[in-house]
Amino acid sequence: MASPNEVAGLPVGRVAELTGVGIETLRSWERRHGAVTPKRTKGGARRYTEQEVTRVGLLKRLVDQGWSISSVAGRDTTELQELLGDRLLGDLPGAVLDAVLAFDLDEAEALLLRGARQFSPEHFSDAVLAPMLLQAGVRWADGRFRVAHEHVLSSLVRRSVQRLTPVTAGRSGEWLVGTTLPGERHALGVLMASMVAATHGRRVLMLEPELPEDELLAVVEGVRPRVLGLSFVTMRPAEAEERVAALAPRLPKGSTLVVGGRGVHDLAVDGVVVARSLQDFARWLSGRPSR
Ligand code: B12
Repeated sequence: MASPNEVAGLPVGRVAELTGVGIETLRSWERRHGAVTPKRTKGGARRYTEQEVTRVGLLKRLVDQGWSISSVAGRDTTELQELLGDRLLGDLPGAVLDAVLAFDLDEAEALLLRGARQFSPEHFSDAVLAPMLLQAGVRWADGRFRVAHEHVLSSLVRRSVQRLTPVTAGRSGEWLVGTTLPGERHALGVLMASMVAATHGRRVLMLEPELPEDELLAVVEGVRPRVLGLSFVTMRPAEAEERVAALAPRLPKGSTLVVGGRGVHDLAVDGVVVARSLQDFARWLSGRPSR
């Protein structure tokens, strides 16, 4: 809780960790484009509100889709949602989090179901589940959420994703194997990717997170999946790139490594596909190039 002389909100470093938009980029988006203008403390340090962090998340999704920051920075949050095709969404992620805070699971489930009915599975993940996890990170950082809430939320996300994963599809055909490497526990992104793959007719094998590379390769050699999906959220980008570059050449012919999560948005390794969103991944699965 901020004292009367302080300004409430998150410092810029925290916002960078949560959103995956670097500190320098956040400053330049503000200075050059007035994209998000957080309040300042007496000492001049930036303090971002939850709404401002949400806005940074929307701007990042647009920039990942190929919009220039100058063309979107001046628009209000509703317009940004419209550009992303998130119309009718309002603050659904925030409403689910309020329900989780009150441990009102029926309400949280009902809201998630409403969102799931409005969008394709990949769009639901990009527009509802991922922003909701981002907002949860803000509430955790400012003390409104405790570990208990984060675990309840992760469980709700898993259930939503499982509910949307078709049970009849993917009984034959190509496999997707999904997991994370040791040191990276955040596996919800690749779980969402497995749901998207299943809706595109792939068979999915989700392994427990943090699987050592040699064990992972044993699975890949045996199953021969078309796609090996890995998530990188907290691993430093340089380390992620090094480990991906070491792993990729060891995959059997016919298996493609697809990586996602904010830790690898700028990764460039020959033969490795970077999915910047689940809509991006869905386009790749159906053979359409990214925008
Ligand atoms: C849920 C969560 C957890 C859960 C994870 C549950 C699980 N099974 O995954 C639990 C409780 C276990 C957890 C643990 C920890 N967490 Co945590 N967690 C989060 C939270 C709320 C969401 C993370 C998440 O799932 N993101 C995944 C998706 C939704 O986001 P995305 O990366 O943008 O990915 C998108 C696309 O790129 C794509 N995608 C992602 N992966 C893939 C893969 C493929 C193949 C494809 C195609 C696409 C794709 O899908 C997404 C949707 O569009 C974040 C808050 C936040 N803002 O992210 C903190 C957060 C990531 N956690 C954090 C921390 C610090 C931790 C812990 C270290 C805490 C602790 N002290 O123990 C531990 C351990 C982490 C470790 N060793 O790796 C910090 C990280 C700070 C940093 N340094 O960067 C965050 C940012 C919260 C904060 N404090 O600010 N966490």
